[in-house]
Amino acid sequence: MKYKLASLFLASSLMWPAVNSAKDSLVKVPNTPISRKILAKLGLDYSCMGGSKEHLHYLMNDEAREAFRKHQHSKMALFEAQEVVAEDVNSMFPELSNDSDLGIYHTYEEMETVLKSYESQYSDIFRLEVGAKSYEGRNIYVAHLGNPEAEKSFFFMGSHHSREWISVEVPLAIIKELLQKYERDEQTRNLIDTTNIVIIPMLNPDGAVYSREKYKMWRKNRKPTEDSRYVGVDNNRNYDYKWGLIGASSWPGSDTYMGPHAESEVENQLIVSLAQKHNFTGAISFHSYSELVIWPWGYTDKIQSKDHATFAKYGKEMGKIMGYKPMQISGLYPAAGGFDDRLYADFGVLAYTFELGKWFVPKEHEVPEILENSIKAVRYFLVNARDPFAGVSNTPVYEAMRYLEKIVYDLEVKADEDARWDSVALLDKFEVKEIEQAMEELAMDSTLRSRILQALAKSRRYGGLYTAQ
Ligand code: 0X9
Ligand code: ZN
Repeated sequence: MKYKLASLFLASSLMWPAVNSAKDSLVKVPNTPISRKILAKLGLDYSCMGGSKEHLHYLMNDEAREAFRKHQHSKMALFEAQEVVAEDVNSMFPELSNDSDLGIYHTYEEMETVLKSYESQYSDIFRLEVGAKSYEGRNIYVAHLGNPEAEKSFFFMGSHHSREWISVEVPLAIIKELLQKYERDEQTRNLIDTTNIVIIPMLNPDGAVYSREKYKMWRKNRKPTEDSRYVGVDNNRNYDYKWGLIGASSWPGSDTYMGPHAESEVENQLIVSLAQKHNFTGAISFHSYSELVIWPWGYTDKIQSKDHATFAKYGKEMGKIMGYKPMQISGLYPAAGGFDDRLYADFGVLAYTFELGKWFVPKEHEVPEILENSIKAVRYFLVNARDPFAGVSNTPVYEAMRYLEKIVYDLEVKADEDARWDSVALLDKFEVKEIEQAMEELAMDSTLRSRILQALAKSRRYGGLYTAQ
């Protein structure tokens, strides 16, 4: 049932006790900077539920009610336009008779059994490694398929986020598909013989088990935060690239808690060590939900990446296969410290995130199509994106784009004025035309563009090459 929330709240807000036990509902608001600002001000996470360019979902739980109760004024603007999408999020998870049978979904133990059986059945082309031990002592499995000597490496993974159960099923389905088709399908055999494929189906097993057995909406890992009563870090806010800059929380109770320091978590350390070891060409991190194929940058919506055209080329094709919308991550909302930004920025990986399905745990009857399409998209990726940056030549404009990316960050973040202008001076070696073209190709925000051009006018004091308009 969908209805405006305003009347519901006006009717019931007077009766809310400080703590109550109403159901946790899923609420939809317009995705605008202003609603993001209000939600952030209220301390509510808008960057971890579903969304689109037009709408954001967030969770109306006791904490949110309490925040709204305390800030009567801020809530009104938001109320006008918000809708309850589901009254009780718990009703959107499968009814389970017991925790050891999740229907079509794998438990941690079932996943373990399947992976071990592949190890004995396909020992020539499959190897199972315990990449790391989780905080609660579970194995974080890394599956290696194909040819470890191959020049090309690809990486697929699931379950940064515990409640996103479908994100485990897709990597498992990819493994099964590639192994089972190896003998009878030529394309698969070629791929396996010429590619080193690394797959982590469940990066965060502690959280995954907790979501399946204790609290379905659990998102983070399960490591307690020192000197606090809270548990868990959001693994997709913990990576060491623009860590904590935006869309992440420093409060350990938050669902988007970024952790005590960058890459403090064993899960994140494992991913980075694999990236260091394998020289991945491409990667896909599976999440749910929203039916999106997204790519860097996540940390800013003020620019595109210098490789946006390349990301868009493969992203659009995979979007078509999935029936999903392709876009830059920050088109949804900027959030820093994510997997894709880190792999792209520091290892040059063509790294995507897929937001699978319409809910964290899609209905059983929806799962086969999601798996089938994902397998097709992964095949497309493995076959076509083997040398994705081949067409990109290191022209002065491309190089200027690289500098501009750094400058945008310095201008936005550095408090020290001198350091900011020093950073802009890096552009002195480029022609003005090249800089302007680079800004155009980065689709740079216009305010930022004029700030940089003005700063440049100052820094070009020797030759007077450029005068700001
Ligand atoms: O916010 C996230 O971590 C992902 N969405 S989710 O609803 N599954 O939590 C999107 C991650 C996109 N990548 C970056 N923000 N870098
Ligand atoms: Zn996620």
